[in-house]
Amino acid sequence: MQEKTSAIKDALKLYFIMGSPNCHRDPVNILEEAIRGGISLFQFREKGQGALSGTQKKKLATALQQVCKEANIPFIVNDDIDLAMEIDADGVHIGQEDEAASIVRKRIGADKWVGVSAHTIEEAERAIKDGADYLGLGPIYPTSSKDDAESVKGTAIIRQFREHGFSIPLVGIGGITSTNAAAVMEAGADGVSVISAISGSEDVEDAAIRLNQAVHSGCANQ
Ligand code: TZP
Ligand code: MG
Repeated sequence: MQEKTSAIKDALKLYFIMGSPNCHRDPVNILEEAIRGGISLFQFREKGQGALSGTQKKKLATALQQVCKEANIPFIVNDDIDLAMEIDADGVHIGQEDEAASIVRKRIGADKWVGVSAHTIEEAERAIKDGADYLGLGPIYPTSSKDDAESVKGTAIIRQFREHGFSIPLVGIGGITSTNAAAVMEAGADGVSVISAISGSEDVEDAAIRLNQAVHSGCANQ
């Protein structure tokens, strides 16, 4: 396996996603605690009611990126390619409604990570052809963190993609908790992405520890 692919597979294990609308307190502290609990990748997703924009968004992005740098955790930006390039993020994550992955790849260069959300085999084939490094599949379970989420896919979507022959790194998203994360791994995912199971937890560090344990127990049954 290519070095980049292998690094991405490792990083996807416990992929924490958030922005200020997901946090009831300082996002910097929440990220620090999540890192102590063992997250392996972070995505800055500044979306939804009350989301910051402009200088304030960039300021928060830079602060979170610094926390990631100190802990050696790759830092991905959701949607905002300009911001990702401005601050030299490690990569971007885009959805089907965003710019095509081929354009994003050309803009940010070969070394950066490009993740794409996919819901069908066709979308996945297109994303892979366009140069995606990993795919986000979901929502696996019902979620209240995304207003315009597609229909719930269950872990079946991961099995279906693996049975189709996709070897690209896959991460499940949507309603994943420490109770169901193992099932997502057992279906063939390389990792789980979560927003609320970490950012909305009373004890952020402990939530990440429990998720990590669930992911590793699921890995053992792959
Ligand atoms: N894309 C599909 S579901 C989702 C996104 C961004 C939200 C996931 O959030 P949570 O709180 O982990 O269900
Ligand atoms: Mg998007």
